[in-house]
Amino acid sequence: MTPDSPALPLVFVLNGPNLNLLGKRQQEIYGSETLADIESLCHETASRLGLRVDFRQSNAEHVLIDWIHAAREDAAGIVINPAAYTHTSVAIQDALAACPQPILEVHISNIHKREPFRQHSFVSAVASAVISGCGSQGYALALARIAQLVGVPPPR
Ligand code: DHK
Repeated sequence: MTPDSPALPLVFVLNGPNLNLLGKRQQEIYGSETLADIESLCHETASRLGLRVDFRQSNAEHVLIDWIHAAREDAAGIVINPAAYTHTSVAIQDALAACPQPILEVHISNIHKREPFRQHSFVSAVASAVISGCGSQGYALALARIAQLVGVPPPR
């Protein structure tokens, strides 16, 4: 089976506002890797794990919500870094609550070490697990957990 075979479980990796500026924005917090670097990491990790990835970013809440609705039909799991919407969006929480598949919440920075307003997540209440403060590696860890939750046999 090739890494892009449609038979492999598909994971949506969704990224929220301002993550398109990774590598240019507050490198002391978010690191020097770009979103394109993280996308490559996700594809490499997914093919090693026997998954496929559909990697997307939007600055618009309604677009993220439409993608979460699409994931209900099309994805075996969701990795989401909602960025600032983590702390504000009941609408994203509601959309994710309607998804039966595993949801992994990822933050590049450790939101619990930052400003008080970042320490509440509307998403955590509906996530299977939360990874915060592992940098870009958090995405790879999230994909590994989804592989386990959806029952993909471990790589040999
Ligand atoms: C990214 C953002 O843009 C912030 O708004 C969040 C998150 C944290 C991150 O660490 O990936 O507070």
